[in-house]
Amino acid sequence: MMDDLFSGLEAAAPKRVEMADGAWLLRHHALDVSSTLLHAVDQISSAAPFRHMVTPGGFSMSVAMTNCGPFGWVTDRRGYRYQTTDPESGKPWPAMPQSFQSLAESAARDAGYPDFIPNACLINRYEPGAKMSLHQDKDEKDFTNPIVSVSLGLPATFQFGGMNRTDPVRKHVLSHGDVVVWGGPSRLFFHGIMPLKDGIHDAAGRARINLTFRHAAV
Ligand code: MD3
Ligand code: FE
Repeated sequence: MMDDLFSGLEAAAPKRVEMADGAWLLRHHALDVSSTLLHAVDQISSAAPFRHMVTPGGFSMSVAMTNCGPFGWVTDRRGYRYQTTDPESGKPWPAMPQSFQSLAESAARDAGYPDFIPNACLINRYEPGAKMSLHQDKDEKDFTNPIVSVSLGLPATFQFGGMNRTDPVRKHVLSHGDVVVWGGPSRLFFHGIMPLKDGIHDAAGRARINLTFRHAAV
């Protein structure tokens, strides 16, 4: 009786879904550490505040960003790159908390990447209306390492295409506590986030926070 009920629930919301070749959605993988992660984001952003960076084309991004770890991703009129210091302060990015590192490594291990060690964590903050247009992540140079993403706060609709910008896209909702490991062929697929719908999340307020763990090479 309990077994029937349990397997029924599992079938309705499977824990691991392969969204594309090499892209594993680990639903709720970060749920039990989500308040620890959000608290750490507050600490990081008090040292390295969220800011709206400017693209090489001169547009201000609707997503606010900061970083932690040895390397941080930045964009300005000169281009996209990883650097060891926060351009706003000239200081090194805040250290990557152990809770971040452990979560990223355990998710990567579960998805078949036991050797992944992140050295960069980009933190994205979406407020209602913020979006991220279709793009590829290719500033890391070595694409044998996966990217691990953690969604916190308000849900968002994620778009996932293929190797070409014009490939058809599929949509998936990413919710509080969801973790995705992007490896294999999916590592270089075009992806984006639709404009965030308004709402209030119990733990994160009127926002979505996304952590992306990367291994940047210099
Ligand atoms: C698929 N962030 O920071 S997370 C990004 O929700 C980024 O803030 C989005 O795209 C966000 O670059 C999407 C999911 C994600 C992250 C990296 C990927 C999907 C990816 C890298 C390769 C393929
Ligand atoms: Fe991306």
